[in-house]
Amino acid sequence: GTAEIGVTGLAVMGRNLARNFARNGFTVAIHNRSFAKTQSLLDDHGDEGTFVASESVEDFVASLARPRKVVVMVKAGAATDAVIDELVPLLDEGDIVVDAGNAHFPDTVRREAALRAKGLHFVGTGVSGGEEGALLGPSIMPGGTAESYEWLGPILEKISAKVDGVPCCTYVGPGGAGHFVKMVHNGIEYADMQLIAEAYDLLKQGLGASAAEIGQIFAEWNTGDLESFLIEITADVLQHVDAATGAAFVDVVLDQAEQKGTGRWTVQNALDLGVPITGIAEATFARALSGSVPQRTAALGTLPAHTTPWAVEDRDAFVEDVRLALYASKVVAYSQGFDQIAAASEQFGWDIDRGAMARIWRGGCIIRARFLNRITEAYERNADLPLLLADEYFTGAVGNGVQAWRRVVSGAALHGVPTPAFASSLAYYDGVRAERLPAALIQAQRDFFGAHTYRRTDREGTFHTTWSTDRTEQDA
Ligand code: NBP
Repeated sequence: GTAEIGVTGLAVMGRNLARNFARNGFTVAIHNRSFAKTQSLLDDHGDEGTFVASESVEDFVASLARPRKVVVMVKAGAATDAVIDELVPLLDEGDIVVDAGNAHFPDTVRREAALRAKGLHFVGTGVSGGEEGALLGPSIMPGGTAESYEWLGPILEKISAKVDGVPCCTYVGPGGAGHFVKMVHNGIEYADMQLIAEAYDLLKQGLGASAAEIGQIFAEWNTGDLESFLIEITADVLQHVDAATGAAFVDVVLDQAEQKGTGRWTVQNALDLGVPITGIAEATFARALSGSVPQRTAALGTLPAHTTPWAVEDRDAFVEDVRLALYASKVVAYSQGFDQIAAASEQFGWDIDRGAMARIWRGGCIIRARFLNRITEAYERNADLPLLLADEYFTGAVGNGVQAWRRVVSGAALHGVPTPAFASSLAYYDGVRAERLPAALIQAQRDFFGAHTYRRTDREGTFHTTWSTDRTEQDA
């Protein structure tokens, strides 16, 4: 065969990815379970490059140059396993199977081990940027063997987004590292969206501002440190008018947020690793609360608020406070996400370069933002940085906004505006910087009821107090 890369699974994502390869000059083998999608791609876009279409998997595999590089872009889960099972007997040692769907990383770990045992490379790769990114340049996060990246890297980097000429694609690490990093990316996306939503609510309730007015504030924010895709689309959405009613579009949308599950995966994994990702967790639970209809119905008009209406006097000062609080909370959410990547990298032996992850998220993906440059720089200063927040740049940037952050969170509490992500991020900030935490009391309680032992501040060792008898301290 002659095709340099193949794509099987030609629904929206696979179709656009195949077109992206072709538009970048690669000869692309294309295949889909049902031929209609393959035919439609040829009919609509066959002139964009060189496509080699096959009806059968056998012909598809035969059309590929060796080592064969097959991108699988089908529904995550059982469909991905079915396609892999069909491909494997047709492949030869050294061939590369790339799963570009949204697999859960433990599935990728399992598939990679199974294919490695057969002498094949399996590359689980995160692809972010949705339909448009797939076509015009996504952020690409490939895992698997370093050897497979020697073959794939140049092709994937060519079709990825570019920022300042630098590709938004790099080798992430072995096994499930690529899909893991994509999962955390999505978790951070949840936190970022929730923080923006809380900022919008604060401006709405504090100022009584209209959606369009708040949209203009976001547009203004997008010219500074907060510049990002999510802030940009927020400004756009808030200024959009519903055609049917003439009302602000956001005011006619039902306030129940849905989710496909990557936020949940991120939080579940953080619980397994014991990493506090409070921003992502609050964001995931805030979506769940919004969808808790029976609870919301039971509470509405029933639970007393004991608040007074919020009438902010200095509008400009309040807007600036919310902006600073948003930035600080956002830094906390990212700092926590990068802690989670570090913990998994350590646990699974993936050796992930966190600065490189921030670099490939600067373009193509949903969380693309100006401030990711700052994260890359922080990890360049110190690759083993234990806490992103403690990097000199972020200490300064967040430190500048701490008083504003406190005013916003306390104001929200006083006036009954729910800001779970703002408030928990501030609590995290105060917790992580505390000289002494009440965890000492927890340890004492644990020793009291369960003889779980404790350590002391003044000498080495592990101790237990005989609480129920004479309360002497013993070496444990
Ligand atoms: P879908 O997730 O809707 O999957 C449809 C594709 O899967 C079709 O090509 C379908 O073939 C194929 N397929 C199924 Br379903 N079962 C199959 C089986 N047993 N054997 C072979 N093929 C099978 O497509 P999508 O929306 O393009 O998404 C593709 C992947 O990309 C998913 O994993 C998704 O989660 C991920 N995704 C990522 C982003 C992003 O921003 N990164 C966005 C959207 C989706 P058929 O045509 O014959 O039915």
